[in-house]
Amino acid sequence: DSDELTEVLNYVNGQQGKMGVQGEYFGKAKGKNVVLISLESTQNFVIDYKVNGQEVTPFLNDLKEDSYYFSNFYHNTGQGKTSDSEFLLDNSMYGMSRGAVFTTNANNEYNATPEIIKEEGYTPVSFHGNNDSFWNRDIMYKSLGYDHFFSKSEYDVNEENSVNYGLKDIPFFEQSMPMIKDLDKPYYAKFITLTHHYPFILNKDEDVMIDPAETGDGTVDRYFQTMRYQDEAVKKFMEMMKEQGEYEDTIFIMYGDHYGISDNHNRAMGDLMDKEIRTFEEAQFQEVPLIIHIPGEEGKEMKTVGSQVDLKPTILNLLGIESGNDVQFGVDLFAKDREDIAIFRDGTVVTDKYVYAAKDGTCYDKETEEEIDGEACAPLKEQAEKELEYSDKVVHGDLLRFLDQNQDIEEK
Ligand code: GP9
Ligand code: MN
Repeated sequence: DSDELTEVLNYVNGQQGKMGVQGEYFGKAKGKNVVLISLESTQNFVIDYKVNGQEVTPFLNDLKEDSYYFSNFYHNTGQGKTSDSEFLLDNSMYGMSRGAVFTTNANNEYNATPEIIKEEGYTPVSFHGNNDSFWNRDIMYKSLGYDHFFSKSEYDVNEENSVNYGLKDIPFFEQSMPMIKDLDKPYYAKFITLTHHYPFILNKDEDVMIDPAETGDGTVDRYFQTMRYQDEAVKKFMEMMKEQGEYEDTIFIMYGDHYGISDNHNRAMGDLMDKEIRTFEEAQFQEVPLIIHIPGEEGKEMKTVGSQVDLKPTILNLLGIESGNDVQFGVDLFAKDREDIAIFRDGTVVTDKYVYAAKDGTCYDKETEEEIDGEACAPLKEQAEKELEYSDKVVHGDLLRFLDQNQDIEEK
């Protein structure tokens, strides 16, 4: 009931700096279009990484030099994979501990970014080359406030131009261009790539731009090839945006949706990285790249520890939109004194000092990477449990139904 919401609001307000904290970039991208690119299975270790002497993501490597590149950024997804990352992005709340919130709670009341920025005159849309009902997107997007979902049926998809789950990334971006041009501005447009998806298959010679790795684990070896293909697709997309005059007035936010290589492949990953994969390394593999590209702005590496739950406040603040009476578990990544923290869906916590691995309860010193006494991580473990519990409460109880009635809470 609304008392439960009050409790949650008190928690998010009470957390030092959670609600309404504005980074120094508040309003920096006011009125600009927002292009989000959800990069399928893209883990941060591929950035500046080479296989057989060749860069895996040459385009992203360059782009990050002219962007805010967050090098300590993590995903918080669970079994809902891509859909969980979409949920985190638009709501600054966590997905479910089991299953996918997109399928189990699609009819809840939300206060998602698309809905919020529509009020400010934005056109919120999503683009993806798979069926609209996958992950229940067709239903959930309505609850989140998307105006339109450009899905498989609106693209020309055939055997030639598709692989695995659907349309390949290069034709996906190419065919999306006229659709973008037709949008009312400013737009909030999310593009969800697809080709770099397990089991990482390319079906044409022209799509293969790099040799596979040679660990003998096919999944890991092919991972770099589809990664390289996706990088090329994003490069082409950015070129087209420039050619078509859409670039200058747009900010670009690209992030990995979740891991692509699970812990079933630790042997091969250990060989590649030349180290033993403990739960410390497993946690570090949950790093995904976040690149915020604002045309005309100089590049900067941002070392703050953050995660997908922080994207909503970061984006709204860049656009200069007050989030007001909202339940957000994340904090603007540009805020000066933000807490350096990422809480994973399984209760693992990474800060600037520690890594608490929920899987085996081990506490590590982030800097030395050594196992340390669990006492150092105990408060973090507790904080994560509490935060996840509050987020779950909101979703399970559909508590945002009561949000307006609690208008006075945020004033305190
Ligand atoms: C499916 C695509 C991939 O449409 O988003 O989903 P995933 O398996 O990564 O959640
Ligand atoms: Mn995915």
